[in-house]
Amino acid sequence: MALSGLALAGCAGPQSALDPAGPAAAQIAFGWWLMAGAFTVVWALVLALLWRALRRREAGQALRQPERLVVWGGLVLPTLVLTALLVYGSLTSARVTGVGATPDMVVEVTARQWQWHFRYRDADDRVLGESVDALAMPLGRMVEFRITSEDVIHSFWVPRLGGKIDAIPGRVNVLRLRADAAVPMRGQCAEFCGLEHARMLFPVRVMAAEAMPEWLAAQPPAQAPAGRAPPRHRASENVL
Ligand SMILES: [Cu+2]
Repeated sequence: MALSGLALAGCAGPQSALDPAGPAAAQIAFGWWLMAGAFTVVWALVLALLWRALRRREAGQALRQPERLVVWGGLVLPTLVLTALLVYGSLTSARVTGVGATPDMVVEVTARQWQWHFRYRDADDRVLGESVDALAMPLGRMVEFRITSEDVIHSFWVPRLGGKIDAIPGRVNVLRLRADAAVPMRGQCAEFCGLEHARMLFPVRVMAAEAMPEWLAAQPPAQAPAGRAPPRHRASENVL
């Protein structure tokens, strides 16, 4: 009990997908718990059948109609469980990626070895400011992230807000996320991209939309990593 309590304590925190702070992450966390619950039931069922089979063997009883067990336990049950998961995943994917949502703000995300560069635009495409290795988001507003890379493949991931999406050179991937709580959060590159990969993380500050200009004005000028040119942003876009 104490051990499971300790293990569950790891589910909270600034970088936990099981401690959601937005609708996309909430959907993912719900799916996780749904699968954990469903597969715990399946696991208990398998153990019960095993126990029954061992009892029968001890008693010298042969299994009556073993084919029936194979058909129901080996074909029907997995087909039903996997079909239910497929339907659930298909129905919720729009909520997870934000397809169809109307963004209030755009953030162009450029990943590079080893830095995250963010450029903020309002709904009219005017540049509001830039930040490096720190992300700000307006509370309760939908933000469209246009994500690309300048060198190798990285992956943009803020576990408390939603799923991960690759930052790929020559391509712009789009993810729309909303933060519904101003709580401590951290993003992390989720694709191994070289020696400094583990340090490619960034705090996420969620604040009132009115506080964004002041925060952006206080950011230091964007500096490229040593020996690198400033970030280039691409105009082309491939929406999910
Ligand atoms: Cu990385």
